[in-house]
Amino acid sequence: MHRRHFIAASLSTIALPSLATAQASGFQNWIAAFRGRARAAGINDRTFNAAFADIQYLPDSIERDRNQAEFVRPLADYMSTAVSDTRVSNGRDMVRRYAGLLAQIEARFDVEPQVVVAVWGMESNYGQRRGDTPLISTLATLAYDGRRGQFFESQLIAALKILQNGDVAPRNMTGSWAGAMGHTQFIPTSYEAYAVDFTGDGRRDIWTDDPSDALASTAAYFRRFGWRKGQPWGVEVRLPRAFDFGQTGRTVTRRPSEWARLGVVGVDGRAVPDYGDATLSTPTGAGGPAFLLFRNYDVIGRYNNAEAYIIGVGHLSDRIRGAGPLQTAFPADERRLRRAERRELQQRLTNRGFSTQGVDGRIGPNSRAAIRAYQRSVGLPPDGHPSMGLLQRLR
Ligand SMILES: [Ca+2]
Repeated sequence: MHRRHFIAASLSTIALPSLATAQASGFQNWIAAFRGRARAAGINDRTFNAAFADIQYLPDSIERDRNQAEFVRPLADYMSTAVSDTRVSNGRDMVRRYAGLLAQIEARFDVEPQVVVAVWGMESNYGQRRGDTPLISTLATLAYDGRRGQFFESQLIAALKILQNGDVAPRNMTGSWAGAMGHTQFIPTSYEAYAVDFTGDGRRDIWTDDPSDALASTAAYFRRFGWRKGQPWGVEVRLPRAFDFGQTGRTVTRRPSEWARLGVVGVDGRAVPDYGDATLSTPTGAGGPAFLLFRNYDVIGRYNNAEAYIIGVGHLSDRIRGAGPLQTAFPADERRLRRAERRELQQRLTNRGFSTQGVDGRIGPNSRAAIRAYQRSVGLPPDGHPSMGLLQRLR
């Protein structure tokens, strides 16, 4: 009796350590092994020891990485936050307040103040949400966790190089839980490749209250990927009645004058000026707004390739410049399909003889072609848009 009790007690206190403790000791072992890999990547012991002196295991970061919600918010809802009246008016204030700095940045990198400020507004609400998570701790935790271990380990190595270079002290190197840093939320590898010291003090400091280096770094990034000053990301257009929606998508490219001959004109009724090759997009399908998209659209996409983000930055920059809201609103109830629903859509289309060339939940050119073919077969506008309404119709 006594002995059984003893065994039970020892099991509870020794053999069943809390999960958190087990993870923390695994984390310590991982750091010890990582030290060798960091050394091989050129990180010296002094940098490594300083960076890891106050290391914390941050299970919250893992939780957030695993529970990232699928982005299914209606575009209308997203835009109402991303390009709110407050954000527009704050953006205009920032353009005035930093006019001198922004003019110098424009002179050096050929990117307009309104565009730089729009990215700043989207990424950190003009510096208000730069992130206060200790960067080395969150990147090390996520690298150790392993779900996207390789990505986060490469970010961690880049972060250590930044420390070794003396751009920032370890205690000041903070960011988002996912490792995006400073006013315009550079990840360490992007920082390594594109950040600039605009103030000339020898440090590329995107963390302090002074946004100079961060804003210049964003402009440098845009320039590197081919930003064309004076040209729009996109222009809202009006479509003619009985328009062939088979013309929408990223594969059909025409000059604005050619689009005008098809009846695709600006919301003022005139042909869109010739800013170069353009594709036609209806992000929420035939019922919502339509845009001619230009090369600068893809440059914004190099920062974050989500359609909603690109339109958000682009439209915010237009609004900061003085433009009004879109003429056609995004439909309020049009949420995006979840991955499982996209797979279901692909499966149902394929079953009906409109093959999507695979069922992977990704709506690429093949899926859009299949959607268009189905839409034509039932007399719907063939906009190729994977909507909830379409899925319901297929059920
Ligand atoms: Ca500097």
